[in-house]
Amino acid sequence: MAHKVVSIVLGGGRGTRLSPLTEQRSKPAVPIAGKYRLVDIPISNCLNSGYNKIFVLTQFNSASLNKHIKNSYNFSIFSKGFVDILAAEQTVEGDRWFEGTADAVRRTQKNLLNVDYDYVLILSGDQLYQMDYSQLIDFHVDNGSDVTIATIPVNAKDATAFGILKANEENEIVSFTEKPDSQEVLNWSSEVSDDMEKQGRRYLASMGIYVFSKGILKDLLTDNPGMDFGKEIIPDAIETKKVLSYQFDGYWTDIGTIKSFFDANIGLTDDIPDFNLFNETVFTRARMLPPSKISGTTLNNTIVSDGCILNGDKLERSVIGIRSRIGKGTVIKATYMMGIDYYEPLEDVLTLGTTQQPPPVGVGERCYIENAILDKNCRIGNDVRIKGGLHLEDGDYETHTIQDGVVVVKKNAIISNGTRI
Ligand code: ADQ
Ligand code: ADP
Repeated sequence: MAHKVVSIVLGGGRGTRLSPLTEQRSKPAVPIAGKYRLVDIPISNCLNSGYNKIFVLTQFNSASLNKHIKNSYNFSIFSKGFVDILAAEQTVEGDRWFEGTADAVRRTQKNLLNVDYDYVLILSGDQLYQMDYSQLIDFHVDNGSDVTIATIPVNAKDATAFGILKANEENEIVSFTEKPDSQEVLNWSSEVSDDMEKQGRRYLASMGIYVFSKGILKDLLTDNPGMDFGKEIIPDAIETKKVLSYQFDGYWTDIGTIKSFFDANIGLTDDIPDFNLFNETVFTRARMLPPSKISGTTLNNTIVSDGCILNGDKLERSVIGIRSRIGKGTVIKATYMMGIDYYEPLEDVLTLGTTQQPPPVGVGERCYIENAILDKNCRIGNDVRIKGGLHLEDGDYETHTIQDGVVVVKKNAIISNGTRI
């Protein structure tokens, strides 16, 4: 039986961990995999699971996010489905930011009043995975749970970034600690399958994916003033309610930092990627772009989106976003180029960069780019060399940042001919 579910996607706090990608846009609108936005991942999982009542909570509303949601998720008038953005700045109580995940849900709860649901599914906006949530909901209902947390075994190093828990044989969570330090974590191992044991994945992590039965969420958020699910609400629920662990065994990764976001995108170019775009549909905006045109380029393990004009020499282990333009002789390796929002008139492409003007949008001729993220609409001139790697120190500059060896060229940045990073 299909259960009545409303989904809430936590679209992002201040987004500092993904800066500078979040400098000019809200986190759910960050482009991923060449043609999607971060928010398409949880929304697609919802739609593929049969749940079409979706709220996206975000700190600030941006034109690009609104446009994306409006153009991507149109339900027929006969459907009760919706994807609505609820932004912190727009609430009548004031323009206070959401002060945490629980605060965000608490302050937007009134929007649930007009929705017919029995269960609330709370999702993170910065994770890459495919999951059939209907199995999670069935598990929750069949076991008479109050709160169910999706969990996954992780290794000791990763465990410090997550909520770690222990469950009994009935899958009931008996203890929980939010982001234990590297010493403390050692006390938190669980019994896991042989396969997980071999990978050193002995710690059961909360995936930040929660199911609450209707009244339970309201009670918890009323009785406990806590601002965060991980820090306050979940530990409280474990004391007072029936909280179960639903163990997930598919691929799942958190993409909340530049390095993990970079690795997740480049990982898509593997022969058999962990996250497979060719499996379930990931929904996004349907664009009427021309097919890509490629000339003189050797392509290896590279994803090329629609509408590109590529004349480079070699592209390797890279994701090339929509409308990208790459000039002759250019080599790009292990790079996520997000793409371009518009086409420049042909005469501009041919004349820009030749005088004092900025180079045309895209990547110019004879460049070498490796270990980088090129945000949208950047103008990279000719003979530019960008080589990320751990030899570079972290830093924040006018046109780019460096974090964990990944060079991020900022949106609309102009990198003039011959620059070396
Ligand atoms: P974190 O991911 O560190 O841990 P948090 O920063 O609270 O927790 O973010 C959870 C999600 O909510 C993210 O998508 C984030 O962008 C979003 N978010 C954060 N603050 C928000 C706000 N004020 N308004 C709207 N959205 C907001 C959590 C749990 C851990 C669990 C990991 C799994 O606390 O227990 O292990 O998720 O990734
Ligand atoms: P080059 O051909 O010298 O390498 P560019 O890589 O800068 O020059 O791109 C020129 C090519 O890009 C042209 O051959 C043209 O096909 C294509 N192009 C660029 N901009 C446009 C545009 N606005 N409309 C159509 N085609 C364009």
